[in-house]
Amino acid sequence: MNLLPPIQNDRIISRLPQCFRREAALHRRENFNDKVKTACQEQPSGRLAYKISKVIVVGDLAVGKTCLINRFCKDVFDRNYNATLGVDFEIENFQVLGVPFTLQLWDTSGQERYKCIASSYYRGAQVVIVAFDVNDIGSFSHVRQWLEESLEDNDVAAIQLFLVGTKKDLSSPAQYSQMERDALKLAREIGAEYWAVSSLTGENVNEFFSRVASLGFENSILAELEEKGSATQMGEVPISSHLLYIPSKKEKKCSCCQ
Ligand SMILES: Nc1nc2c(ncn2[C@@H]2O[C@H](COP(=O)(O)OP(=O)(O)O)[C@@H](O)[C@H]2O)c(=O)[nH]1
Ligand SMILES: [Mg+2]
Repeated sequence: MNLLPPIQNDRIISRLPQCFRREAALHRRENFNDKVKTACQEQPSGRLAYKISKVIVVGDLAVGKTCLINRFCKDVFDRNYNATLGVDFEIENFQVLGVPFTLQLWDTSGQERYKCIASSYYRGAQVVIVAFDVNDIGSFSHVRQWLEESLEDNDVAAIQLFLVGTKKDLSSPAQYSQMERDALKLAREIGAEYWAVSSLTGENVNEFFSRVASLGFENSILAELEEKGSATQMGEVPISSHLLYIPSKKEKKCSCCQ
């Protein structure tokens, strides 16, 4: 019996989606790691390794973080979008190499205005997306600050980093390519994979998140294989015992953001 919610066709991934720019990619392999492919094929029927990755999206106010999440999760673009109070993350279900995988996408709900995002927002993240507006050099210059802050509470070595330039539709090709040179350089320096997207047109949004899901999945399976020391002993969780970590809303507040 399958108790998982139905997975949309475009969330079913059987080949590794390609990077945006080979100069700044987390890796350049054509497909998933062989060990990961083998481990997924060897899943006994009826029991599934259930994986969830926490993804946090940081960056200056108004760079388009909420619009990016909404374009991907709801396929909408609303110029007047205001984050719904109390809803701070979205859940997106994928199936990667036949195995269910969930991204928990955290939005900041305007807390970035005060530059004091609660540490529980950052804590336990597997993926950090630092967003900047490709038309706003100020937001680009704050990337390192956001990165430092978000890595403080996390295991830096285990985190996958993405640097995302937003609002590509507002940039002329000449302006964009000039900015991209700097962005690629910064991405390489901080060890991030670079993407440029437009939530208004939808350009690269699905491609980007498919890549995030695929690399996040691959990383979590590899970590588990390493922990167990064997490609045939992946943690198997009976499908009926899924428990998602849903932090309480209280946990996410800090005194200055209330
Ligand atoms: N032209 C354009 N505007 C965008 C895009 N993404 C966001 N915006 C606009 O930028 C503003 C801030 O977006 P929002 O997602 O709320 O930013 P956040 O504060 O980082 O969450 C809004 O007025 C959006 O309509 C985009 O891809 N293209
Ligand atoms: Mg927002």
